Amino acid sequence: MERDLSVLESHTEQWLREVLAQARHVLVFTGAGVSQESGIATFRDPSEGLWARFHPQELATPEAFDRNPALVWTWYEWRRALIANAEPNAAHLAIAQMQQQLRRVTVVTQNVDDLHERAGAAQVLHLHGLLAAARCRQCSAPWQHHGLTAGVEPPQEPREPPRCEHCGGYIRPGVVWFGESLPTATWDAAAQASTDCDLVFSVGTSSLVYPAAELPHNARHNGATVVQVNPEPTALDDTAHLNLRGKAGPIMAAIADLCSA
Ligand code: BJW
Ligand code: ZN
Repeated sequence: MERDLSVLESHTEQWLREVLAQARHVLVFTGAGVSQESGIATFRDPSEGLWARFHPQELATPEAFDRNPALVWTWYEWRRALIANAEPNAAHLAIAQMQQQLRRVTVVTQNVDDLHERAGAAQVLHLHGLLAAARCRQCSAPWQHHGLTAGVEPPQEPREPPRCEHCGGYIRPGVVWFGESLPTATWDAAAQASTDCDLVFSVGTSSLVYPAAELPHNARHNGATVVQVNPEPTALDDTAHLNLRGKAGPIMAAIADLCSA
């Protein structure tokens, strides 16, 4: 098949071919930017409608939920609807393809959507949880969603969260908010991959949120080559060996094609 590698300059392409050929264990670390081309807004983008008055990061705290459970729950239900209606894009597909083609690829994402899995990626490590894995705020009992309660238009009216059938507590989304610990086993596996890998792709993340943002730094400290894919400069620029400025879809597709060429 004819490959379109024109998004990479020829010396960059050659360099990437070499590091990919030598790589024993590749870590692909993704953030909200990897789902942007699926129509999912990145975390720090301005939003619309009901949310214009709120900063997303101010909704992503346990305190925000306790202060206004209906507002936070409705925001996440709206995001769950947007994700359900979205499709994996070229970047998700390319990352899944790399997992098929290279010896060992660990996918670590900060995203709470399931678009990597729907593209075919296996054993994705979700550092910040999964939107769909709701549980009780009080007793942590898991809770099963039955369909969607919101559409893709921003809802105008906040709706109270459901109640837990065991203790009556509010149900909360299955995500990791600021100030909460990351899921221990998932974090341990991601940290282990960052010390073991020899090549990292950091794709579509502002690299601002810790401890997730430590991973590429840790990998570099342990001798890995670090490649960043992002249209904008980020906090990782000075650590990365290569900064590919552009959207994840075309760049990751070109990189996946280098693996099969
Ligand atoms: C494209 C593109 C395209 C656009 N292609 N690219 C050390 C120092 C300072 C503070 C801390 C520290 N350690 C811990 C903290 C506190 C805090 C933190 O990091 N704060 C910083 C903001 C300063 N961290 C925590 O609280 C963490 N917990 C913790 O540390 O536990 C221990 C503890 C316990 C008790 C007390 C204190 C500590 C938990 C962090 C949880 C983060 N949760 C969220 C919400 C998840 C649920 C949800 O989705 O709503 O996770 S916040 C939000 O940010 C979300 C994201 O996963 C995360 C990262 O964002 P991401 O993915 O980078 O998105 P953006 O929008 O920032 O960037 C998108 C990028 O894409 C941009 O660069 C664009 O240019 C690019 N882009 N289009 C490629 N097409
Ligand atoms: Zn409960």
